[in-house]
Amino acid sequence: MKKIFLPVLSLTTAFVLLSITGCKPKNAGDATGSDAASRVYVPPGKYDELYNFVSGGFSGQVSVYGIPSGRLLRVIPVFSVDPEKGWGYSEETKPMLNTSHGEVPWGDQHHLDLSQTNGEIDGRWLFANENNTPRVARIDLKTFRTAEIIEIPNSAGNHSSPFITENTEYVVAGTRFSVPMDYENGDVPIDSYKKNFKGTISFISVAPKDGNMKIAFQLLLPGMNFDLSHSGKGPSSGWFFFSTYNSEQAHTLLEVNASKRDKDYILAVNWKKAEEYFKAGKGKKVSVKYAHNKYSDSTHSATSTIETETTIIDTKDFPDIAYMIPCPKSPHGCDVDPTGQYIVGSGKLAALIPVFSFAKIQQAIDAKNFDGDYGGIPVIKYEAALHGEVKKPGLGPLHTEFDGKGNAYTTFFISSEIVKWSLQDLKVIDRHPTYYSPGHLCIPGGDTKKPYGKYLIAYNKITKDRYLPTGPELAQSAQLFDISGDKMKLLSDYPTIGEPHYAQAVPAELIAKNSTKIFKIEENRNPYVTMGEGKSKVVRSGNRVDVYMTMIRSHFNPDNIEGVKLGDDVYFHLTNLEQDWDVPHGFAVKGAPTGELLVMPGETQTLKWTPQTVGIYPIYCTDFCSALHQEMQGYVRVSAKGSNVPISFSLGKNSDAADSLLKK
Ligand code: K7E
Ligand code: CUA
Repeated sequence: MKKIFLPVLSLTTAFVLLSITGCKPKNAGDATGSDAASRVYVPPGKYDELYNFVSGGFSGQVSVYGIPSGRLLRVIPVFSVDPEKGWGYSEETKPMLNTSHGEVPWGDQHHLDLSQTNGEIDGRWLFANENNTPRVARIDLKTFRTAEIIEIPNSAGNHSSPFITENTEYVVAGTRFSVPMDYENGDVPIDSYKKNFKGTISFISVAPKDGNMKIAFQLLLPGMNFDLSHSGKGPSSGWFFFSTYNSEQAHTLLEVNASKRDKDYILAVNWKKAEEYFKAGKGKKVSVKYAHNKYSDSTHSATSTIETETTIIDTKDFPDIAYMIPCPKSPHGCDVDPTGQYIVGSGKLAALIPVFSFAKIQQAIDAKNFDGDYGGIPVIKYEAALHGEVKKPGLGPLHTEFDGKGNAYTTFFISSEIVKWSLQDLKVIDRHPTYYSPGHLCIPGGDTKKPYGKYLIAYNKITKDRYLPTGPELAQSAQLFDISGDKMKLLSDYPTIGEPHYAQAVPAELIAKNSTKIFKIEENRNPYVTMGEGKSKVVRSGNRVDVYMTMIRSHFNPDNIEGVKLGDDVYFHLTNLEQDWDVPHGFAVKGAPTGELLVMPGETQTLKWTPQTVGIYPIYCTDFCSALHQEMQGYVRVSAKGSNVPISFSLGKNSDAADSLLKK
């Protein structure tokens, strides 16, 4: 045991040391070409060429950059509350963060996948995963808002997610941690991992018209860690590939105990077959609990439903769904080339990159060229599935994207570089240092049938000396490369939000032309909408006070409210009556712990407030909306509990005293 243990430990220790210190490339100064400035310069008033959607990691959000400028265009709140947009603060958006564990206001967002039709980006939706409390979100690219969030039961650490099939039939979500299933007793000793811990891969169906998500079925798999995935395309259509690690089934000190074996596995899943079994009713229905949250642009509000059932298909009972392919040393990235013929596994501790051939995998399956099984799943012989190996490419390969011209680009965390290699002969063509230690990379359309090529963006984990110091923490750094020529050219660096993992990019015209500019007020179906200033009112029922208030440049209606008493719950329902692009109004009331609102043209949003003391409470608009924005304000009077001040509300009824002052 010790003989195996020691070399593994030292390799792991070396990895850990390198990963802490990083490898600083020698020419770490500026390596940009002479025309770099003009290549990234987008003149004032001009649009960028591409949208770049970037995961936020521990921020829980998604950010949107323009490429090639690297300008931050938007942060889309998804899994974390967002005080900039009121996400998770307004009554209408709170249900979006509901889970079977209650409200979870901060998530961990790693991967993104744009919806596809025939293997090409169609610009409709962006899917995002949450690792910690397993969830998948669908973002509507008309509004750049999160439209739907579905929780994944029987899962923990939803990491190999959300990857989609060629026609967005399914969003696939594999669990990182294996755990006891939700429908079984989870109160078991941790060291009963081998017996009680299982993995799952969930297939979430996506309705072709409106994108509605539904967990169709879950594949039950042996206990191990599922890391990343990508769907097949073209010839490998109907298949899905997952990298896995910890085939050692360790439950402690994984950096050593899950690095013992020479190879882990790429899991190949024939999802068409699994779907057949599911449709034939072969799955087992189990009872679980998970939240399904939807936001409606018609009611401008979210609903959260707790679902109670899912269908499990146990892969060991269906021998033609899943196959294991040995893959060296704890694979991370699992990437399929644009032709759908090649599957690239990137072993974090491997000194080579194995490239598997889909055709050979099929031949091996037909010929039953297996090497036993893993937890009941046939293991295909390594050589039988292998197209070839990229030799000595670099240290610590993580992720690979493709340019559609037969080239692959892999990030190397430890040797801190991007390496370009040829899919055909597996020869290294070019390498370029990154600053420093890249994780994911993105080529626009780089995981589709039709990469756009031209640019590559590296998302670096370590920033160190690249920007002005900002205390102990520096923003993670993105680096833009020109990949149109034979050699990669570094164009620019720019800081990012949170910790970017995967990212997607798409030519701007695909999305820009469909962008929502306003919500039509006549189509507003929020139950608390105020359809015009004449409809404003304040209504008491018991200790609940509903304020139906409008906003238009530059006043609230009403702006004087009396009759609120201690012990009341006040609901301000704000309707923005504007019908112009980019004219939101804000709303804030002193002392409201639920924060503020930002209301888009034609939209209604609600802020709940429970005043704590008697007095006068100013309200005001928080978004500079007009020359008289600073005049957009008002007052709410709060009286004692037993007070007999009646509910009253008004706008423009100035007191005699003030009027007489004006006349002087
Ligand atoms: Cu950062 Cu995709 Cu979570 Cu690799 S993962 S870096
Ligand atoms: Cu409305 Cu400022």
